[in-house]
Amino acid sequence: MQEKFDLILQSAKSELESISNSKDLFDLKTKYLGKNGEITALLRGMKDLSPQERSSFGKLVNDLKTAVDALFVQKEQALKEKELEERFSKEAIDITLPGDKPKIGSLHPLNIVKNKILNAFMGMGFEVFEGPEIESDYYCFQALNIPKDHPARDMQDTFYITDNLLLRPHTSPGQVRTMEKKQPPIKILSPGRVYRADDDASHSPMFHQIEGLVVDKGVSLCDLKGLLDEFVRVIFDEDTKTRFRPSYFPFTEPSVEVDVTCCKCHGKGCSLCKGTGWIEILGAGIVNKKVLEMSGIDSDVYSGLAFGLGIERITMIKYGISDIRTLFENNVNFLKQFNRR
Ligand code: FA5
Repeated sequence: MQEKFDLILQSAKSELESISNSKDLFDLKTKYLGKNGEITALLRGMKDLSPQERSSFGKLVNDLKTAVDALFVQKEQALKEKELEERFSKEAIDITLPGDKPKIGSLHPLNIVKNKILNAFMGMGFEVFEGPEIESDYYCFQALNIPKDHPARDMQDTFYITDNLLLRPHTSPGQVRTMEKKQPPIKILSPGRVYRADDDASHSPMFHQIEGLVVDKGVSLCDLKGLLDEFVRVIFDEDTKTRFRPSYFPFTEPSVEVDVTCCKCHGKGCSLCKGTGWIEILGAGIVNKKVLEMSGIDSDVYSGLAFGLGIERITMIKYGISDIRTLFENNVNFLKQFNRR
């Protein structure tokens, strides 16, 4: 009997040696110790033995069962450790690898250009004053010498909220609001969003302007020219030239449109400047005496210059952008071209 049990123990041992995963181990355990297993059958057969045989047989079977059980526990433990080690090495993280760089946002090209423009003028002693986007008819038009029903209102057709309140069509109300609060010398910039009933490749219904105003004794067109020459050299390049063309704004007299030499062809003529060699960047002029008087400034003592530029226009010229709408689509691939960190 002992020999038979030794054989069972030996065969369990050798079968266990070839087991390499938990599933095979479970199947083997069932073969020996399961409900219909070899050792369970031996235990079950004890009922047919005589009481004398049963006690010696029972001891041998129980010893066998305990020994086989111990073998399985040992193997189970070894397999678990092996499987854990395999999992660890498969899922191992190499902490020496460089991490993924988080994507960092950058300034929008319009903000890059706006900051450059503000810095250029602040270097010449200008201060910044911001006015409201929702403005009254008085500040948008009447105080700028554009009375009700004046045809010049058509140039700046905009969005009305009430008969008297509107989304400002330009930053020029900033001139009036400053002059009402402050006596000369005045040297301010007024940046902000403006709105017009426009929509094409070079005109947007919402865009950004920067207004400039200088009021002091003896301010003239020469000062305007000197100021703008310096500004374009900082924003574009050293060789950029300006040109004044006569124009009309009710709030300036005389009025001019200011062109710069095309930064792509440097004045030779190309598709960007439509073959002329020049590109318009802003409107400007000497502040109309009526506007000074309406804002409480003595026009016999003081004179002023003013200009209003479109930030989108300057951005498009500077970076060779042909459609203004690309500036508002928030396409990350387009925007990240301007990130020169
Ligand atoms: C004015 O808005 C005047 N207030 C400027 C001014 C200020 C003149 C002070 C005299 C003294 P104008 O309508 O030309 O002017 O607009 C000025 C600039 O805004 C234009 O040169 C252009 O660059 C830009 N601009 C005008 N309309 C649009 C638009 N719909 N989309 C984008 N840019 C525009």
